[in-house]
Amino acid sequence: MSDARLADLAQRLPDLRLLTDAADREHYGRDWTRRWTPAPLAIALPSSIDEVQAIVRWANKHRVAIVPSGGRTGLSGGAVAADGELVLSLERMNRVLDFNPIDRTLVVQPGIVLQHVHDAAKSHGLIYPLDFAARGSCSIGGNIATNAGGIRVIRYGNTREWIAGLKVVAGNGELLELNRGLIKNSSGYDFRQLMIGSEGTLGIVVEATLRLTDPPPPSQVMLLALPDMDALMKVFGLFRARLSLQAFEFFTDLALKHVLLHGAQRALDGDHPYYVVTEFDAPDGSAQDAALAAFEQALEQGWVTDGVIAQSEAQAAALWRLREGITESLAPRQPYKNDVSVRISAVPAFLHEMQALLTHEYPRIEVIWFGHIGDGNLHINVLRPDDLDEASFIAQCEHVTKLLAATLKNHGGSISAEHGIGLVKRAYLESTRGAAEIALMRGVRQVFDPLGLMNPGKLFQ
Ligand code: 2HG
Ligand code: ZN
Repeated sequence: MSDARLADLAQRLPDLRLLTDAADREHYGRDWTRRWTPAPLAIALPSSIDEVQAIVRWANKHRVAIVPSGGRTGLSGGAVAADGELVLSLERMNRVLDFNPIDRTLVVQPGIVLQHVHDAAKSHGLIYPLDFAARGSCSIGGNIATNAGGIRVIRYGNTREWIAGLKVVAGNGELLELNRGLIKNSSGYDFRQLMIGSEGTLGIVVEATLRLTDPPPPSQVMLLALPDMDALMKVFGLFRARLSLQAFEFFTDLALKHVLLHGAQRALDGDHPYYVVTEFDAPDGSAQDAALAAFEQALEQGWVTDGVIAQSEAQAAALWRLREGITESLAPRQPYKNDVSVRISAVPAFLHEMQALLTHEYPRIEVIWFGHIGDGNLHINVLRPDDLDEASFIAQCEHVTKLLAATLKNHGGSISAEHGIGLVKRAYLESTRGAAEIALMRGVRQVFDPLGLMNPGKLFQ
């Protein structure tokens, strides 16, 4: 091995799988963001906690930065390795280690794909309720690193609520066992929660104990067409009061256009500016009656103009595809993304300000809105026109993001609701977190990772 540092690593861990080919470095050096050119030193694929610890100790000796890597479906550049780092891929540590029916917990390695967690929970008659469109490729380790949210937060909360324990290799190579699956533990600082959402900057999650729960009752899925933006939160308030919601998602006609071009089937006739997909508990006929009554009321008020309830699982899946297919349908255009949140009560005022801002700042640019509006979380995807070069486009989007960050600050919102700060949003962290808070965050980082080797450049400049 030509690099002396890698030769030392191979000597310390003769069985470690290490990749250095250009194609592998390219593949493992990037996530779903496409802005950076991957340039890692190499990729290590450990198969045990011992190996992860040995890699981190090696990194400390040689001062090599480490980028922890899962499914790399991230949208904020959190898993990008563009500066000679070692990518530490957890994809071989992908097993279920234990299921405890009394605790209702599943112990997993971090590289397990979310879909496989769902399957494992189901095989025990339970569910792991976090869910996102990337379920087939994202890993639990990455979900934990970003405190991922998704389409069921309205019912179940974020990843944070479902982590009963973590094993973490800190920046100095120490193995920490955090919370050990306890429900009650009032014994000081909860480092488990500190790790969740820390984007790999404090250490590497090497094992997670996940809480499982009972499956929800049978549900129904409904698509609603709305005449204007003001109707969104009115319909949400009405449906939330009448039904037990599992999801409440929205998208615009522009988003629909792209999903339909990508092969989805139209579910309602006519053109409508806004759409909602909602899923609600329907254990018996009374829920459907309540949904129809809510729909009638919304129709009378002029808050909806059309709607359909899925009559089969296939139809429910087809309605969901209209919402879940948006990211994939836009991916070839490499959109610039914002992922913002405000309190639910602040959504109407924020939406108005934001719409005015975006209309003013992006006069000839296609801007697509969708997201988890029932959680106060909005995704904005901006598409580069063919006649605008990439650098000018990004510069324009960064300028608008600065203005958006100021608007968010006024509304007490967040510049990253669920995708993380990574490289993409680090310039705007101050709009969401106070200066004193950021200073403490840096201090915490220093304690867990004294040499600054854990995913450097992410979260902080
Ligand atoms: C979603 O809600 C994901 O579909 C992706 O968070 C959002 O592509 C996006 O901007
Ligand atoms: Zn989302």
